[in-house]
Amino acid sequence: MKFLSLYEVSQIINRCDAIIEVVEARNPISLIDTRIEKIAKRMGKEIILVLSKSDLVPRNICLEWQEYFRDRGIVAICFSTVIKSSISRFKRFLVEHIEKRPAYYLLIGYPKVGKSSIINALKGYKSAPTSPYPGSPGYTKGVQLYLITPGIYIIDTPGVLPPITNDIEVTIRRQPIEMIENPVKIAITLIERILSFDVNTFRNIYRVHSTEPIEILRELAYKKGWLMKKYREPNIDEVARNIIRDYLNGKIPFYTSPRSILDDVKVFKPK
Ligand SMILES: Nc1nc2c(ncn2[C@@H]2O[C@H](COP(=O)(O)OP(=O)(O)OP(=O)(O)O)[C@@H](O)[C@H]2O)c(=O)[nH]1
Ligand SMILES: [Mg+2]
Repeated sequence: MKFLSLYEVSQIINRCDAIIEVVEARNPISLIDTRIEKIAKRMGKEIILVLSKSDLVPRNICLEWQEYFRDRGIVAICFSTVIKSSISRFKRFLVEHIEKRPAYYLLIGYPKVGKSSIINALKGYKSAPTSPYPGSPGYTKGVQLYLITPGIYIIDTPGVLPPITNDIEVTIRRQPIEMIENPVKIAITLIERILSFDVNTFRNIYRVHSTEPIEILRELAYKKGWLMKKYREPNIDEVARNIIRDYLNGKIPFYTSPRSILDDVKVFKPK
């Protein structure tokens, strides 16, 4: 699977006028790549944050995130490929934000945050290949320049190689889902997070009744009839991969808000 290395990031940042870092509006803090911030700072390039897939969160949540970042001196913009007004607003922003022509914006971000989809939405037709999961057919393999409107170019790039981290949001983007070595462990962490957001999520979307991560996996395996050939045991590995897929493709409702982040800070603050 082709990722963008940090070395390639610093090479390519040279060629642009501003960076568009794409992070999903569902979980922007986890998806901000601080390594890119450092490179950008060193090279004197501005970062514009796009809060992508904003249709997956309530409108007020995306606006709260926008405000959260603006309070910290970062330009942040809510964007969704299915919200027409957000597309035209972003296009206008790109035209007005840089005066020089031609202007080159560099799209950057972790795998599957919706970079190439932004290009297609701005152009109004499918021009850049896209795909739902890391490494699935259609993921971006090379650096490509796209003309958005006269004088405005966007450079699409492959997802930046995610670091090894405890953050589940980043971990599930490091490799194709079929190649995740311990899908059950990863899915359990993911399920716990989703349950703490809304304990009824799995009942609502899969009609399973347990609220224990491992039991959810087992129940779902029986429900789908995914049993191991030998002892008819539930194939929880396969269910775990399926849940990771459904999370990535937006089927499982989940989002963070600036308030939840500030609450976390409060919890961990020493007295
Ligand atoms: N709901 C929703 N899904 C979106 C949106 N934008 C992109 N997606 C979906 O997100 C998935 C990833 O989109 P891509 O554009 O391929 O993401 P990418 O960041 O270019 O991925 P890589 O090139 O592999 O790094 C696809 O299944 C898209 O259909 C959006 O605004 N809303
Ligand atoms: Mg892409």
